[in-house]
Amino acid sequence: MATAPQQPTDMASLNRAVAAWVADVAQLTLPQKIQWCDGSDAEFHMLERQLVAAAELIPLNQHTYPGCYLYRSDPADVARVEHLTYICTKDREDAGPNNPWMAPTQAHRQMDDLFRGCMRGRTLYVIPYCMGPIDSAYSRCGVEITDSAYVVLNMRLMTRMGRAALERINRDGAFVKGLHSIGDLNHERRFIMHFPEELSIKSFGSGYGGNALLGKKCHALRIASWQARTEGWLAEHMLIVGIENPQGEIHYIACAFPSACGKTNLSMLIPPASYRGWKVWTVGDDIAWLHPGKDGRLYAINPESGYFGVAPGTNQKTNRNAYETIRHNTIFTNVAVTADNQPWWEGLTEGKPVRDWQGRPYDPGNGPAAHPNSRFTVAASQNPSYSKAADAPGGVPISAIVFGGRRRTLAPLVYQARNWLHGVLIGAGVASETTAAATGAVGIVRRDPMAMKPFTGYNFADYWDHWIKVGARIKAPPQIFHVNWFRQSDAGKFLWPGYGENLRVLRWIIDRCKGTAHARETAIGLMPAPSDLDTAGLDITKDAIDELLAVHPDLWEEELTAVGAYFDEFKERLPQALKHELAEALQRVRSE
Ligand code: OXD
Ligand code: MN
Repeated sequence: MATAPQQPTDMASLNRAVAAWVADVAQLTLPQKIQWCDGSDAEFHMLERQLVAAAELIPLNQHTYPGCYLYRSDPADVARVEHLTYICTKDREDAGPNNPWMAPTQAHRQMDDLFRGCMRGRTLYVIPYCMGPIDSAYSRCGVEITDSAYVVLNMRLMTRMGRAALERINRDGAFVKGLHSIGDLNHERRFIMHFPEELSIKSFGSGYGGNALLGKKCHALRIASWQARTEGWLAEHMLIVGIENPQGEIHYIACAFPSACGKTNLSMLIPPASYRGWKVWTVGDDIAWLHPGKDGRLYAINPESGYFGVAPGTNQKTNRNAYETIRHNTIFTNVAVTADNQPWWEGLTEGKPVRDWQGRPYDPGNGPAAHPNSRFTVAASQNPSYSKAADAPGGVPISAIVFGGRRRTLAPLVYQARNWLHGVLIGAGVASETTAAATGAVGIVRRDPMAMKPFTGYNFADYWDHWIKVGARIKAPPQIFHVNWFRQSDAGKFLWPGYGENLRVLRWIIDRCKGTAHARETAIGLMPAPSDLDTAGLDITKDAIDELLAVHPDLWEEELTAVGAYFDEFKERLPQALKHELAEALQRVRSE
C-alpha cells in the first residue's frame, strides 16, 4: 500500500504511539502530504496565507478589523448534527436512551470506508493539543488528525496546541485520538462517532466547529464525561466566571445553560452602572472540568483557551467585552459583510450588510444576513475581562453551580436547591427551547439535563448517579441554583432586562453561599422575596418582579410529572435516590 511522504520534522519522532497512529491513518486516507503542527505563530500565518490564496479565507477590513478573516462554510454545514452524532459503546445500554448508538465494530467499518483514500491530494495535519493549562494535573491531551487547514487555525485559537502538547502527551503516556475529514461535505455521508471505551473519535463530512474542532464538544464533553466518571470528576457544559465585590473578594460560579442561551454573555458580564467597584472575570465561556479538591471544595478549570461564540446579538451593549475581544485576530464564520468589508450580523448596531453569509448580495427576502449560528473564533486572552486564574493549574474554587434554560413560562428568575441531591434533580430536570446551534426546529421545549443532552458520552442515568456520588465526596459542595433570564409576559415581552443586570441575581446567589442573604421556603426550593433582590434603579414594575418570583404549583406539578415521564425512559438504571427526590418534590408542589 502507498505510504504518504513524511514532512521532515522532529515532532514526528517525539512520541512513538502518536507517530504509529499517524502512519496508520495515512495508509488509510492516502494524503499527499503530512504536516505536524507545532502551534507556532509562523505556522498559523502560513496557513492563513494559504487559505487566503485558495480564496477559502477572506481578509476583512484590516484597518478596522486587523488580523480578522471571514470563512464561509458550505451552506448545508452550519451547525451541530445531533442525529448523526453517535456514542459507540459495546453495550447499547451504556450509551443510554439519550444518545444515538452504533456498535463499535460496525461504526469503525462504516467510518473506515468513508476515510479510505479521502485525503488524496490533500494535506493531513497532525494537531497535538492539551485541554486545560499545559502544567495542570486536571488537563487531558488529545491529537486531532484533519485535512482542513481551517480546523487547524481554529484549534490553535481554541486549545493549547502544538509542540508543548506533544511533550505533555509524552509525559502522560495517553491521548484521545480524533480523526477528522471534511470528506465531500455530503450530509448523507456525515457522521460524528465517539468510542469512549477507546478514547477515540471519528468525524467525517462536516467542517462546522462543533463537529470538526474535536477538542471541543467531542473530546472536552463527550469523551471527557466518560473519562471523568472513571476518574471521579465532572466534565460539564458550563461557563466559569469570577465575581469580585468592591472589597476585593472573588467568588467563582459555574453555570450550565444550553447552547446559545447566553453563556458567553454571562461569562463576560459588564456590571451595571450602580455596581461601582464590582468586577467580573471570565475563566471560561462554555466548558468546565470540575474536580474535588483536597480541601473539600470543588475546583474548576476551563479546558479551552479560546471562544467559539455566537455572533448574532453581540454588540457594545449586550456584550462589550466580546465586542472588543473580536475586533482583531478573529476568524468569523458565516457572518455578513458591509460595503467597506467589515463583518456584520443581526444585532450589530453599526453598519449595514451588503453581502449575506453565503456571499450573495444582501436581500432580506433571503432571510437573515448573518446565519443565526454564525460564529467568531478568538483567543480568550484577548478578552478585557480575561481572568489570570484561567491559567492556574489548580483551577478556581467553585462557590455555586447554576443551571438554567430558555423558558418563556414556568421557571422563575432564580431559586436555590435545598441540598446537593435536590440540585441534581433540578439539573436533571432542565428543559429549554432549542436554538440555531444545532440543526432542527428552533424554539421547541426539550429536556436538556444539565445542558448536556447533546454532550454526555454515556447513559444519563449513570451520569446522574455519578453526580450524586461526586457530591457525596465533597465536604463543602457548591450551592446549586436555577435561573431563567428568558421569562416572558403574556404579551410576549421579556420580564427581566438580562445582560449586565443579571449581576443582581448573581449577587443574591453569592450572598446565599456566604450565608448573608435571606431566602423563603417555597414548594420548588429557596427563593428571594422581592425585597431580597437588589432592584434599585431598575426600570421594572412590581408586577413583573412578582411574576418573576412566582411559583405556580399547578404548572410545577405538570412539569415534575413530565420530568418523571422522562426519567422513566431510563428504567431501572435511574438512581433510586433521584427517584425519591422527585417523589418528594412532587409531594411538595401537590401540597401547596
Ligand atoms: C457551542 C454549542 O458551540 O453549545 O458551544 O453548540
Ligand atoms: Mn456550548
